[in-house]
Amino acid sequence: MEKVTKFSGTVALGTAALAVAPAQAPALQINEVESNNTFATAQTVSLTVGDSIEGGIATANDDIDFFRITGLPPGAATFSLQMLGGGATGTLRAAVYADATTVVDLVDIAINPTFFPVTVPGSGSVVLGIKEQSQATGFESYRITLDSVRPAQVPEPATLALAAAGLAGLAGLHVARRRKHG
Ligand SMILES: [Ca+2]
Ligand SMILES: [Ca+2]
Repeated sequence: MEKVTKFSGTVALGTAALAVAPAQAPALQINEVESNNTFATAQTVSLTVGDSIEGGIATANDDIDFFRITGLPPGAATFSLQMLGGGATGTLRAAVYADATTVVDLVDIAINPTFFPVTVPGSGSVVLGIKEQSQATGFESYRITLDSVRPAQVPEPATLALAAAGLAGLAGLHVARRRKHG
């Protein structure tokens, strides 16, 4: 059974978000739906910066959890990933999936938080899968926190104009130098 923790109020970007989060954050229970581990039934979760998902992996009957995280600004996002306990020597693997079996990028996670930067496509949706990596232990719980987002930069017209002027200036300089040497 996975749990999404939604913090109320405005949360600043970056790791400072955790510091300003209310201690008594409301929690929303979401059901385990990917019993066949199929990509199509990934649980859909909308997160804002500072929000967390907590869940558990059991090697025997729940060896992967898929989350389709939506509503992210296209560009980049960083997740903080942490194994919370269970088998202290175990390892979980977090991965971005393009479909049920295709891994785009991955990172192994353990007790210490690991930061996982991912590319957010135009759809604003990223599917994270959490999977048991070490076969030695039976159960591991984990926390996924949206640590920060970095929307893709769109150059402003003024910036483009300045760049164009700079290039034109360089071109003029080049021509002038050639004339001097010629
Ligand atoms: Ca689970
Ligand atoms: Ca599962």
